Amino acid sequence: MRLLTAGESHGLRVLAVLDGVPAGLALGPAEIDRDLRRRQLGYGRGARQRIERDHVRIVGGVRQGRTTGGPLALEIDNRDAPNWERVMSVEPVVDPPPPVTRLRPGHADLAGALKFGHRDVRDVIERASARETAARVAAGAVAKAVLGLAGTRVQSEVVAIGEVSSDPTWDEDAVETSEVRCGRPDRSAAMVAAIAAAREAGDTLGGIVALRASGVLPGLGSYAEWDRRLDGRIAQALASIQSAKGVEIGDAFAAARERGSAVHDPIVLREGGFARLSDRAGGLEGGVTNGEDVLCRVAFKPISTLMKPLASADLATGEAAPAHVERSDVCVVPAAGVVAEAMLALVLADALLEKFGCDDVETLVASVDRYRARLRPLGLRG
Ligand code: EPS
Repeated sequence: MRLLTAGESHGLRVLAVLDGVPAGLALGPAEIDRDLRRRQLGYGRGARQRIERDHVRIVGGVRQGRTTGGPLALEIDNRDAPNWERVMSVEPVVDPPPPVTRLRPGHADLAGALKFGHRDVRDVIERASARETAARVAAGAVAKAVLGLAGTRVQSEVVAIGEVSSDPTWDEDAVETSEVRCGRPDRSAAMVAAIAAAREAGDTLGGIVALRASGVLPGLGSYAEWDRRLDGRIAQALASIQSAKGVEIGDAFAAARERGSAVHDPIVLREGGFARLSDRAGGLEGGVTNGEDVLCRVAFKPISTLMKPLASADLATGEAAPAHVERSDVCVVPAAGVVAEAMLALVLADALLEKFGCDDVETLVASVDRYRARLRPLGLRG
């Protein structure tokens, strides 16, 4: 599957084109909207989320509730757009709004202006914005539906915000009812308090999201070429999320400090088949899924737009100036978890389709069944 997104944060809409979705997949806006709604929640979001009511319009690739095999075209309107009509006008306007020139450290502002020669940082801000993640989440919901055909489910849970840490519970009800998508109520309350304190101080907070894909077939990805290794593909997809700065597969960073005897997941024979006593590898060995849950974590930096701006410079004058201040979020980690689910789902669905080489649902399901039948004598998950 190939995903392209387009659109600006305050333009008319954001859109996704997802090519390679198998034909015959039952799909409608409701299941996509469910994830779009989840992405909009979370304590620490800014005023923008009170304006937006994300809803997908499927404008290609689905007919009579089933995918056709054509590229899927998904649109999500920016309800804020009418407030930005002059700023975002496609046609030049007379007396245009003043350019944004005070650079925000941590954003793409300076790097983007240098790269493209922009004199108005607005040209960078609009596309670098995490508003684009609405399009990713819409496409990710489709990927989740593909994975569902093979019995694979993707979940996320917030396990750190600032200095407040938690362990994942994987309790979906608890996670979805927490304002910060953390399953432990006491930790969740401490995270909310930390975000409130950061807001009070004109500051922002980052955090860590844990991801779990369960019911993953063994044998997705490949050890045979660097660019087919699934851990690498997962890391790329997750690191591409706005504000993401680190990706961990399994217990990578703790394991780096331990001995091999303590780190690897012993293979045991249980009921005539292979089983594992632990999953510290995060379900990936040699860049290939081993049938255990795929586990990873993504570290998100604190949002770069600060209400008490950092020292910076002005792109137009070349002189010192405080960074530009613009309406923003205090913490996006809960929402980023939903985006991370989408990215993991896209990579896993892609690997699934690659393994079975199918472009229609019926053949895919039959191929997966055949593969399961081959694995069954080995006692592997079927
Ligand atoms: C964003 C800044 C904020 C966020 C936006 C991402 O938007 P605004 O500048 O309009 O206040 O709310 O995220 C979304 C709109 C969204 O739907 O996630 C940024 O600069 O990345």
